[in-house]
Amino acid sequence: MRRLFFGLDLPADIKQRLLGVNAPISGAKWQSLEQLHITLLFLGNVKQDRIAALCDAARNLPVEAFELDVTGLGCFGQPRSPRNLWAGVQPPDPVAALHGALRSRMATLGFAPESRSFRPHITLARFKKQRGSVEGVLDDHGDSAFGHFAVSDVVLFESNQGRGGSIYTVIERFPLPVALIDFP
Ligand code: 2AM
Repeated sequence: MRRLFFGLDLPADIKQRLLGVNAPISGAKWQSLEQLHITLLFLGNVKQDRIAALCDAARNLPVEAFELDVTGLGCFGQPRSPRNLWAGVQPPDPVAALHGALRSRMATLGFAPESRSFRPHITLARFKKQRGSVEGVLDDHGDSAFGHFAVSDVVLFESNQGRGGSIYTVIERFPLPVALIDFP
């Protein structure tokens, strides 16, 4: 079994800026540069012999390449006792369209839909025990702009547990169609 998910990669300069949010907050497990990504669809454990069909179903997605701003911070859970501190993306619509397309294609292969509702985000820190407050960091960076980038492909990632937390490895990239520009 391999633990898989579809996601989006981020450029190095944006990841560097996101690492700058790091602050000493009790219970925070800050993500490393290599761990930062946007999850599009979490699949969970997949049998090796299903991966080829899964990849075939992820080709030629009906969403054209688009631009995203990484902006603002938020959290899941209460700011005084969060589960997850994250950076947001704007606009959310093309990301939600990718999630929807992948979700319906994976459903035709029998992959059960995620139980949680889709809220595009970049996890910056996870909180386990003794969760400290993120109110200060939300005040400082709530409106920060972390950069702008072109989303040109969707990535199938494998997640493995390493000593320093999860290690995400690219299995395959699926290029998005590029909009044709009409010249007069
Ligand atoms: P998170 O960052 O919000 O925790 C690899 O684990 C990626 O898949 C992470 O980005 C994680 O989102 C997401 N993920 C893990 N378990 C999930 C689940 N049960 N449903 C949806 N996404 C999940």
